[in-house]
Amino acid sequence: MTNLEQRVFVAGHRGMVGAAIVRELHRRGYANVVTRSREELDLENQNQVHRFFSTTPVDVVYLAAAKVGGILANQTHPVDFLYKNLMIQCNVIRAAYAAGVRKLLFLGSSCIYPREAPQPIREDALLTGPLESTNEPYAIAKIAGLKLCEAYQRQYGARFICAMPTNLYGPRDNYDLHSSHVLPALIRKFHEGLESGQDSVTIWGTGAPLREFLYVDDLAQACVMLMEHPEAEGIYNIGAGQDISIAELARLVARVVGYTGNIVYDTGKPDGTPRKLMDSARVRALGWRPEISLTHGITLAYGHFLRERTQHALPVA
Ligand code: GFB
Repeated sequence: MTNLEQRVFVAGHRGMVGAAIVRELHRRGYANVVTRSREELDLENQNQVHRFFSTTPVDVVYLAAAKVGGILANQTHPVDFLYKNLMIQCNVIRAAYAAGVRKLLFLGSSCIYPREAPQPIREDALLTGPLESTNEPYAIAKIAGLKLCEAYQRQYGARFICAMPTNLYGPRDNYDLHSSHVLPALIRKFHEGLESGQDSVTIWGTGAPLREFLYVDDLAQACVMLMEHPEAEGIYNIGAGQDISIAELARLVARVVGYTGNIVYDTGKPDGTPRKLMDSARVRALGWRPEISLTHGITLAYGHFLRERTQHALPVA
């Protein structure tokens, strides 16, 4: 069977990452991409997940379903970030293996690494120090998921591999100001500041933390490449290779949106980890490179924001 003939299940296809993986699979000519909405299949429900895998032929799984959110959402809903992610990943990984799936990609996050990890962060920094407290529950869940994949590889020889993306953005991002990540929040804040003629826009923290941003379509290319690569195994960091301070990012987003007012910092809000630039040499050695620059990506994301806003009438913050 060729790659393109494989029956591929993308868990979480309505999310930003899952949707980008589905787009990339279709772009490459995959004909059998299987998806299920939350209403059709509750991934937190073990019985439903086992029934799905035992009745639906699947060769390959992309596990992009997860409870995700920005720094404040992580801080305010630790139960959801820990419990939901543990349930989803345990159910899918175990049921997939039991049904004969031998190739799976598990999506994690750069926050699995220790807060004080040497920069740029290599995969072998995992579990070498304490985690950043603002997202510890989420990170613990993701570490458990990647250890489960490693265990399936070790105990049963399954090709269950892991991709650890840096901070992502792009189409279908979450623009809710309480639960979103920084980049979609800045797009929305500056757009609304421009629309309503505000002379200042407030952003969180000191502006000093450094973050690395990757457009989600670049991540999707890396994911499909890894799954097609005969020698890919273990954990792969997937990042753009450079980082930027939140203050600089805010100026860049303001410029793309056309907002010229002041930027005010609310230092009562958390900064989170000071820096988390990833070393993506492992995935680059297999031939992957990001194609979309940050400025271009923000311009694309702003276009998607405007379209999604018109289509879905985003609620006013
Ligand atoms: O993207 P973000 O929410 O999460 O915040 P993390 C990144 C930085 O941007 C923090 C600042 O220093 C925030 O204080 N920031 C400034 C803002 N203005 C805003 C704003 O309006 N909204 C938001 N959300 N941030 C997440 C983890 O950490 O990274 C997740 O919590 C996940 O678990 C994700 O790992 C990739 O980058 O700090």
